Amino acid sequence: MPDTSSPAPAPSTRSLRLGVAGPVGTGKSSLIATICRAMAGELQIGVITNDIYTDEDARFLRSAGVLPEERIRAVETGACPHTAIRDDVTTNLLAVEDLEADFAPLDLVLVESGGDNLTATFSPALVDAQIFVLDVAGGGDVARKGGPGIARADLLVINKIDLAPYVEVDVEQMVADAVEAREGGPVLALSRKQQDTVEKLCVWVRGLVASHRSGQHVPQDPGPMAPHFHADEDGGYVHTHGEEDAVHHQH
Ligand SMILES: Nc1nc2c(ncn2[C@@H]2O[C@H](COP(=O)(O)OP(=O)(O)O)[C@@H](O)[C@H]2O)c(=O)[nH]1
Ligand SMILES: [Mg+2]
Repeated sequence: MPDTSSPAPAPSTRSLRLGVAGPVGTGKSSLIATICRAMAGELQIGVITNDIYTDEDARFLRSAGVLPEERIRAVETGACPHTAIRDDVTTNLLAVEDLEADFAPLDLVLVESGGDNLTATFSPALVDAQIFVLDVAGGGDVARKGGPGIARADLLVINKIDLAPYVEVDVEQMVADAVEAREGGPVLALSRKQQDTVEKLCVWVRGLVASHRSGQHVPQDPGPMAPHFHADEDGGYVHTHGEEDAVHHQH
């Protein structure tokens, strides 16, 4: 298993593994499709999706026709989608490594989380960098709510800015709040319908691929997820993803 926990002293020959997290519906699959559509001419790309019970996201991406179908693979995560990207990343890591071996050499593997709330973060054992996606339809104040993904992902995307006038969100204010929550970390206002914003996303991805390749990029851990609630037949349980003590379930 590759050691991604320490700085890479030498140029890297394996792909950049880039996680895409964020609440359901904020546009993670669409963002991945946008990156593939815009960059498949210059980068060899593969995609891993994480769904709880289905391969819905993989099927959406295959039908978008942005990559050869066999380069898009689904991991079905079972009850807690976060565990598979944070605490026990084995299934995802094997899926990434298989994809890299089958289509070598890949430049970029995008991993979509099956996140359902604001707290999901990827382990640095699975990805080299991560994007956290919010959208304007979630409300202008959501960026101020913080959390490890919003505060410390490598890039925060505020998506669907074409919808801002309809949901009465001030995009500039939302970006300013996000920059403050991130203590100056990068924030990108995006709409797949606005080519200038798509180009900015490509510039960011291109820069990251280059710094990963040269060995300069050092994976950062945004930190563990906050405790969160899962509904189930017993009326739900609180679920935490701690650093040392792994997983607790309280019924
Ligand atoms: N207006 C607009 N809609 C978008 C944009 N990006 C995604 N969507 C829509 O948002 C919905 C959820 O997108 P999806 O990528 O499936 O979100 P995911 O659940 O985070 O993967 C879909 O109906 C998309 O068509 C955007 O830039 N602008
Ligand atoms: Mg999706």
